[in-house]
Amino acid sequence: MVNYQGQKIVILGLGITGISCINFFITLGVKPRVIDTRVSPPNLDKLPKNIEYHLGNINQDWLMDADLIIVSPSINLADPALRLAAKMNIKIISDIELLCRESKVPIVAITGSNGKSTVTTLVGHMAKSAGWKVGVGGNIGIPALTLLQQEYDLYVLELSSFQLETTINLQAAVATILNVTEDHMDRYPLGLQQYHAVKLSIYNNAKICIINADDKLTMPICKNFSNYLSFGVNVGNYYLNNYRGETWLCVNGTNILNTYKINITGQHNLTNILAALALSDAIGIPRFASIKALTTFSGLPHIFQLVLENNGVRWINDSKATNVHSTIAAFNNLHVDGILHLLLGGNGKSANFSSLTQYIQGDNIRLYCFGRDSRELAKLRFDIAEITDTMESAMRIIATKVKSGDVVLLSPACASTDQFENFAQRGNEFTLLAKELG
Ligand code: UMA
Ligand code: ADP
Repeated sequence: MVNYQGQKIVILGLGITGISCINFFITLGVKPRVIDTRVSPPNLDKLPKNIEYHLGNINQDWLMDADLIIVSPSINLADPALRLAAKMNIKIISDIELLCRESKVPIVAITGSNGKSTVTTLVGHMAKSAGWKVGVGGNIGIPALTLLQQEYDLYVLELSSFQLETTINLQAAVATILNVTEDHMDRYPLGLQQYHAVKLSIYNNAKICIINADDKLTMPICKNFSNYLSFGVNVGNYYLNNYRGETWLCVNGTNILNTYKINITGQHNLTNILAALALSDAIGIPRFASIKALTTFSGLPHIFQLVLENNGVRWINDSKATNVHSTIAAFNNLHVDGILHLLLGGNGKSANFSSLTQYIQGDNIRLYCFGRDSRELAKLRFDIAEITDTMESAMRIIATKVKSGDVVLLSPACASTDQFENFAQRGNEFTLLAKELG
């Protein structure tokens, strides 16, 4: 435990991370100052009385006067005010760092470009099914510091690259990078290598690393690193085995579970499951409990979720597909008899969308591009693209065209932040409109 008494603490960002940090310090009897660059941020009503706050921009004087700055994940460390603070040797850390300093509970740490929430949830289910008291949190939407409010045997933390940037003392009992593909390029101007370097930091001081044998970028760079397990489609310790025409989860040559007993679909989800099994084995969750959890898990909302099937038309909400590779996973998991009506759009985070091109060939696909990057997305295939301002307008057009056998898929390859609060709000709107229009 660190003694923060007498320290001048500044918290940047008044989202759910900021609120959890404020509550953490207040419980310790320390009053932080709070800054949010929005003029009217949403959580002002949750701010305890007597807390000084500054809105509209970064108060440079407060930063310069601080002993410790806690940044919310979406605050960019490249901001000149933060650069100056770093130059003055003022510590800048995340809420995850606060948790790591405070608690000795073993941590399963999970990052990657895609699959984090699925794998984090699965490992949480596995631990619960073994009767462990498990706290699941982090980027999954539960601020990590809120886990301190209860006693736990294990933390399972989903960590974004933003959170890893400002976490120094993570000593995971087991850590994984599920995969690395381009994402958040607006935050990493030096490109994939900059993003990759941040992801790799999850392995610092980890006792065991779980790597993706099919993805070199998930491998630790330290040459003598030996304490690792791997998963992959056909390679590694945990892999998929075709046995008498059926696919099994296989661990070091032993078939563990026939995949027909698993309720989530797609090869990417089978590799997610292999990763979850490797993590749970590494942390010592009894195998029978993990297997039971695998057969009862039916996926998360907003991930390739069939929200309506009516008149032979399927409406699928994959709002959580916020980058190009997650949309490719949806294509690989899809069978369409009629026309695929694909909703793409939002904040592309400076992504290169061109790898989607090969998946949108042929006559049985139409694109509906909305939001901030609609024009960029429509360039993928102008001949079949319609541009609208909003997802709602696009869906109203689609509703006049769909026929039996068609699929309407929201798998937008973009973040929702230009027009929605988050991916869940976008997914909920899609679902409501599907039910109204379909
Ligand atoms: N803010 C500023 N200045 C800035 C940027 C933001 O003041 O330059 C303020 C905003 O005005 C707002 C607050 O900071 O009031 C919001 O902070 P935040 O955007 O960091 O969000 P939180 O509400 O604290 O939620 C964050 C994560 N959000 C992001 O990383 C964008 C949540 O992940 C996470 O669940 C939560 O902490 C708890 O750990 C969401 C996410 O989209 C789901 N993550 C990205 C992703 O998965 O791709 C990384
Ligand atoms: P994250 O938390 O990393 O965003 P999720 O499990 O929430 O990951 O899934 C987000 C999106 O990525 C969904 O559209 C899902 O279908 C897709 N996805 C999940 N796992 C993978 C994977 N291993 N590879 C590619 N896409 C994936």
